Amino acid sequence: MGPDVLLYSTEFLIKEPHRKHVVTMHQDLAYWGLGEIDGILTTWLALTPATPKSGCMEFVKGSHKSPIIPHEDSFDELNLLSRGQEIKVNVAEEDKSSGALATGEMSLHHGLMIHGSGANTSDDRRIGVVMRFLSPHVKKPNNAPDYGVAMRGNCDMGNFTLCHVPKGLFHPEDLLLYQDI
Ligand SMILES: O=C(O)CCC(=O)C(=O)O
Repeated sequence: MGPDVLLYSTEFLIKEPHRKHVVTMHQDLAYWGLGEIDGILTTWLALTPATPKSGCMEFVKGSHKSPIIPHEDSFDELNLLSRGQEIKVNVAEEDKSSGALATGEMSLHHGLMIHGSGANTSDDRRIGVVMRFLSPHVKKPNNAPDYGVAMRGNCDMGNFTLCHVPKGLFHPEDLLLYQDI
């Protein structure tokens, strides 16, 4: 990614025990309007054990070398993705590699990597903190406004509006900025 790094987004991805929620197989970059770039990386930090039983991620080995593959949106309420997006290609079980993580371990994946996760059939919550890091050298193809938090190096290239770090827990100014974004 180079020496300059922006934090593009952070979220908790939680699966409650014994629920049917899944994440269908997808590529992150199919939805972000950034094109087929290398300058983005997702880190997924396990706060509880992420195992095949609790619905850890599964990856298709080598798929980060594919272009963006067509997806479709199901808006299924049992899908943790906002639009229920899924690649329009069937992924054979034998092509999936488990991304099981112990608490405190982290995986990294490329924005074109095909990945997803199954239901949590364990007795515990599966909690991941997802942080997406982006090179500030990336230019949005349509120049649409976009945001990030400067993490390292020089992030002020004019490609992204730099946001301040949160002022507090649910601070009104942060919530306004969040709404704006
Ligand atoms: O938490 C999951 O199971 C899936 C996460 C995911 O798709 C992502 O971080 O890009």
